Amino acid sequence: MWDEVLDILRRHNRFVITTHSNPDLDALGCELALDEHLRTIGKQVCILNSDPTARLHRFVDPQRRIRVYQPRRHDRLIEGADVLIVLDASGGWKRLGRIGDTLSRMHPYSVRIDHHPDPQSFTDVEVVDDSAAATAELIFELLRAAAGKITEAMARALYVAILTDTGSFRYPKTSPRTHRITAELIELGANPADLARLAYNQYSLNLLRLQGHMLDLMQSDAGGRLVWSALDQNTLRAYGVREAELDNFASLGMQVAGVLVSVLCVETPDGRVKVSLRSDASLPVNDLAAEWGGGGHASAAGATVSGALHQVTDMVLARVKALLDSHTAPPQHPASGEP
Ligand SMILES: [Mn+2]
Repeated sequence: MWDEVLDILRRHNRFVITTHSNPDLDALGCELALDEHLRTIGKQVCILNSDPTARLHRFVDPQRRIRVYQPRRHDRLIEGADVLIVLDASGGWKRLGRIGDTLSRMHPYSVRIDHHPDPQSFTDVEVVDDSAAATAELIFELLRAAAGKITEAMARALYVAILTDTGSFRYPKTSPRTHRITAELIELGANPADLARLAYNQYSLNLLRLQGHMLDLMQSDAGGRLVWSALDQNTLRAYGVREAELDNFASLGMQVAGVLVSVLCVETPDGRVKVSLRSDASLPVNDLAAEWGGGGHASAAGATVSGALHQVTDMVLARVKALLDSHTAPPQHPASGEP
């Protein structure tokens, strides 16, 4: 599976690595581990992302290897690169944010490594395995195939990528392969307690308070199979929290017994609506997200939709309820005890 990619890494010298907009810890961990590997074997590497690393994710990049893409500063560098490597991104160049516009024009020779189920290919060489719980599993296997050294820093980056992309080993794609890889990463120096603390226990009190506010607003619908909430910019501003910090909010609704889909709609600063969908994997929500120009996994997907918050929320709820009705029968007795 890795022969072609290894050959490309061997034959070329200058690499640019990038990933999807608003990169999560899987995206960042993969970039950093591959960056270190390539530098170790004597290559020139630059990691360029459209968006800055979220404050809560910066611990994974202590050497500040990741650069925020700026056209004036970096377009020459991209032109001079032999190979562009796209990690953890599906759905075409637009998924990469601003750098995607440039890349779709320049068409550099490109390799993509990803675990999203999107069938659309947009790079020259693609290794896509949607059975992997995280792209970090694939990067680990690439590094093993390369017989490269996996340092403690690389092991930490890959471990935290898998930890977060599997929702702490709870999401459906968590597999024996996932646990075998993480077992090796622990042996290589990744400390689970330390990394879980860094990944999860760094929130501001205001963020937790906003979470409480969102839970207070959360509504149950479709006989208890759906929960949803909507947050506007005024609320976010009142709590001093940015939309990008709400990463785990959508999945909280899945903790309610009987819930099959959890929806969170958040107004963005530019007046659109970021829609986050979570489901138990029996009900794929990524097709819905794709209809709205987004994407993701069967059980975790999202899209940014134009329109007013309440309009988009109504539209999303109607579509989700239709999906629920087409996939599952409503319960005989609606859940009791609801307000
Ligand atoms: Mn991922």
